[in-house]
Amino acid sequence: MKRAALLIVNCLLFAGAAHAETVATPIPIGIALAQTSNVALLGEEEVVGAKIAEKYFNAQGGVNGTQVKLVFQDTGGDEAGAINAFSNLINRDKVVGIVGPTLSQQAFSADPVANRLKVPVIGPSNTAKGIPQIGEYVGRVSAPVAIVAPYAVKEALAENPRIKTVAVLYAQNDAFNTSESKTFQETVVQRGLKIATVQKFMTTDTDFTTQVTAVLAANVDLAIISGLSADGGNLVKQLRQLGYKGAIIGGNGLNTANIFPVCGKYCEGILIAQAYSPGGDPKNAINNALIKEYRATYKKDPPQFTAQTFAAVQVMVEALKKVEAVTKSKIGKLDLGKAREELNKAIRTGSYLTPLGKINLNQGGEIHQETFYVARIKMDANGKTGKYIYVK
Ligand code: 1QQ
Repeated sequence: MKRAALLIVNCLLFAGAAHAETVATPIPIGIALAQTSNVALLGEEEVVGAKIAEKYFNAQGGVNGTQVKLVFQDTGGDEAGAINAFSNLINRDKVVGIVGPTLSQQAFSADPVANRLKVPVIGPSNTAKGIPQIGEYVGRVSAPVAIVAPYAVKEALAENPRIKTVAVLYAQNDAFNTSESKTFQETVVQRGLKIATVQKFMTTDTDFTTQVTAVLAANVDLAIISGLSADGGNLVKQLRQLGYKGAIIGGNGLNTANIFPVCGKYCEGILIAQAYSPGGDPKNAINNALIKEYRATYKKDPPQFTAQTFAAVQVMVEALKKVEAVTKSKIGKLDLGKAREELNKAIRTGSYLTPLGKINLNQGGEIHQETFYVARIKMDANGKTGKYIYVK
């Protein structure tokens, strides 16, 4: 008797689970970014891009008249935080897709969770090798380091053809930095330069005396740093304070004005490759809209991470419109699982005219982007504030 009752309960539960759960309206899109920890130095600029996109696309009518609602979930700076954020967004908030996380290091842990549950993910700033290969539900709008990073080396050599020897430094406990440094090392070797020393550190390090001593002993013309904002900024500062005079290339982890308070006047001159330029195409209307909105609050031009996250939300919104066209149904009428599946397909169809220029995601989820840039940090006389000057 007991067993029979249990069986009935089980059947009911099963029927409940199988019952169609439709997409909520306004349409929930998950935003899983680093809003706390050191990684927030990078994630902060992404949150701004997402919020501007939400306002912009909803003012344009959202998804064919249905508004979208971004659901923010802080990932913190580590893998566990990202997994937790993804799980909450998927299971509790029933989002149709997720924009995030901030770091590749987090993506390698959290994206498999979404992939298993068939929830589309768009990485706004995951640039390590292998991100789209995590699974069929994983894509990115952040061009990979293998494509972006070499532009900085090219620019440094164009400016200073006498550069011959290089020191390479990278955070070995971070997937993106390890991947980016590999690209830098391959690039300098291809360019006929000599790598005089390779120095490793941790993203949690604050003292870089050992690494700086080795760089000074190697007497190099160029130092290339792959770190995140806090460690990378401190490393730059200590290099200069201890007397390093050569050129410095910073990787994507130093690509934020939030490093200015860290390295201060010593940030001067760092070259960083860019997947975005505010002035890239003056006729790009959506970029101009982003710039206008960003300037109204921040009195300066939007940085790369803001533009990339705006683009990630844009791809979600435009793909949702395509889902309605393909299914001949309003999103709010669709089964959540079906909506996620169709959204994942739609993300990979056609192209998007974003602030990054025209982009598309191939079937594997990898971005194709046309133009890249290089900027140099120019600090103000006060040694505290500064800006990115585009040199290419
Ligand atoms: C990655 C990155 C970081 C610098 C993003 C903030 O490119 O982790 O892939």
